[in-house]
Amino acid sequence: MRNRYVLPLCAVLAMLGFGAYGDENHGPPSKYWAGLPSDQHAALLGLPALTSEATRTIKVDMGDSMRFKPERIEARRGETIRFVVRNQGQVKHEFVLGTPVELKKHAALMAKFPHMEHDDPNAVSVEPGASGEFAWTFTKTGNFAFACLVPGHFEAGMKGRIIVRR
Ligand SMILES: [Cu+2]
Repeated sequence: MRNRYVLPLCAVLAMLGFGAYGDENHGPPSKYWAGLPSDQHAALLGLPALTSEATRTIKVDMGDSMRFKPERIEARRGETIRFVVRNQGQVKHEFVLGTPVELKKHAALMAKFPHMEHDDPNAVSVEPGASGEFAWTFTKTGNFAFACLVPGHFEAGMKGRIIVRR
């Protein structure tokens, strides 16, 4: 499900100044995030983790209705969550964690380069009928988001909220 060789394309395009990102520093491993150095972006949301470190598993369903189930997830600061993401649709979907602003920007970039795929530690692309997973430690409180960045899906409403509390 994870397509390791295509991903750097996202970074390369951004570094070349394509899309919405201009000449911002967007190199690996910050290919997903725009506008801030990668460490600062990661710090906005947390840190990648091993699934074996997770203290809770959240199942997320995706479908061609362009909705996630659930659409709202709550976490506690410091919690490591394993996301098991199932695609019940007929087309590919993605689950990408981020901030609302960055997800929106990235969706716009995807509209220009529809064949980019994501293999960042905060994202998983899932083929129809399959499932994927990753773990994430939420180190900051705040309102975050998740979205599907397959072209058109974010715009169709395929997004949700993550609220991280103390
Ligand atoms: Cu989708």
